[in-house]
Parts: sequence; C-alpha cells; structure tokens
Amino acid sequence: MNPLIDRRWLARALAAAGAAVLAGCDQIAESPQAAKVLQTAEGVNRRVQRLLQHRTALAPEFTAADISPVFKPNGETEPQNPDYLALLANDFADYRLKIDGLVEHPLSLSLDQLRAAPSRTQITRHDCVEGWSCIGQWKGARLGPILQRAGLKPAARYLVFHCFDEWDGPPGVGTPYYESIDLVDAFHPQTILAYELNGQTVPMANGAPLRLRVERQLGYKHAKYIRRIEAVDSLASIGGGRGGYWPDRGYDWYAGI
Ligand SMILES: Nc1nc2c(c(=O)[nH]1)N[C@H]1C(S)=C(S)[C@@H](COP(=O)(O)O)O[C@H]1N2
Ligand SMILES: [Mo]
Repeated sequence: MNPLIDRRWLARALAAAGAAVLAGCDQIAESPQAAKVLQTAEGVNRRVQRLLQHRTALAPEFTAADISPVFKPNGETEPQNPDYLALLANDFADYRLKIDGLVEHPLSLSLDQLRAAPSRTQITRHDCVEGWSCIGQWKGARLGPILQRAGLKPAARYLVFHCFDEWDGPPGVGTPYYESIDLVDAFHPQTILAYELNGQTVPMANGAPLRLRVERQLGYKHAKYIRRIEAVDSLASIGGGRGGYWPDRGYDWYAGI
C-alpha cells in the first residue's frame, strides 16, 4: 500500500471499487469453472485484491532525455467560452478552481494557492485513444491532499471535472467538456492538477491554466481547462449518465492503460 495515500480514504475508495468489480463478475461467471471459483469468498477476494493492486500501482515514469520535443495538443486547443477569455485576458489572475458537491468545505482556490499546495513532478507518457503518445514532465497539486482539505462527505464516490471548453454548439451555449474519476484514481499519488508542462506554465493548447493528469488512463480522461470539481455519489445526472463527454459518445468510462 502506498504510504502517500491516507488509509481512511483509500479504504473507502477500495470498498467502492470492489463493489464495481463484483458487479462485473457476471460475465465471467458464465463459465462453470470460473463460477465455482467466484462462489468462494476466497476466489472473490483474490480477484478484487489483484484488481485493486493494479489500480493503485504507479504508471511508468521516464527521464528528461525521453521528453518529446513537442507535446502534441489534441481535442480543444483554443477555448472560446467568454468566461475563459475574460480570465485569459488577465493572465488567469482571477481564476478560481471551485471544489464543491458532496464536500464539507467547498473550496475556491487561486493558482497561487494551488501552487502552494503539496505538489508532484512526474515525467509520464500520454496515450491518446487515436493511437499516438507523447512524453512530458508535468508538475501540479496532488489531488488527494486537496480533497482532504475539502473533506469528502461519506456518500461521495466520484469526482466530476467541469471544463471551460464547449462542444456541439457556439461559445457560451455548447456542451462544456466533462470527465470523471473514482476515488481510487482521485487519491492515486500520480493524480495531479497540473499547472506546469516541461517547466513552463501549461500552454493554452494543453489545458491552461489547470488540467488533470490521471496517469493510469487514456488521454481523454485528462480533463483540460478545469473550472470546477464536483464530488458526487452517482454519475447518473452528469451529461448522458456515463460520466464523461466521450464516454457519453461510446468510449469506455474507465480507460485503463
Ligand atoms: N477540456 C478538454 N479536455 C480534454 C480534451 C478536450 O477536448 N477538452 N481532449 C482530451 C483528449 S482526447 C486528449 S488526447 C487530451 C489531449 O491533451 P493535450 O492537448 O495536452 O495533448 O486531452 C483530453 N482532455
Ligand atoms: Mo485523446
């Protein structure tokens, strides 16, 4: 177990993820042999245990020599939302990250406050579902300690990232990009709210001023242009109910790599 993760939160996150694993056992149970193993508590425990160890493992990290010369921007690269443009005009001095929903203490954090929070720097590989990869060095505030400050309520199971950029419609009217993760990923030590890429503030094309890095999953989970993080007990009322802009259009919600 990683000592960086607060045990109380991890226990809750694992219990929630474990329930999801068990729900997923239905397909495997179709084979009579597998069904026999799964019927025993031991078999179930072993399966859950293996999956959870996998979920909390670290993504590979690389060296400075491995960093890609250009970190390819993808998806939205120039948000046109009026709120975003107003903040950009003042170099994000007035930017505040809202953290609300099922939390004891809703937060509104400036970039200076985020920079002062416990941070992590990591050189990781970004894998897009379209089939390309880039290696970059990201620095950001670790999400776990920020959530501890906000104090998740016991019912919280997921974090939804609400973004500035809009799709399927004109600026100010379209659907803002959204994504979500569970608490296992939220408290994973490599999950950060990144404000630096390769030693510079994150460029606009890569998600300025703040983007998620959730290193065990594919690119579309790494929400750029984050404006609000909402703690929820269910994804049913978010967008089309599958927890993300692309998941609502057919992609997997859990995009593990
Ligand atoms: N807000 C927002 N986040 C986003 C996207 C987007 O269009 N809007 N695209 C996603 C996809 S598909 C990928 S591959 C990465 C791209 O990140 P990059 O531009 O830094 O390469 O951001 C992800 N996060
Ligand atoms: Mo992507």
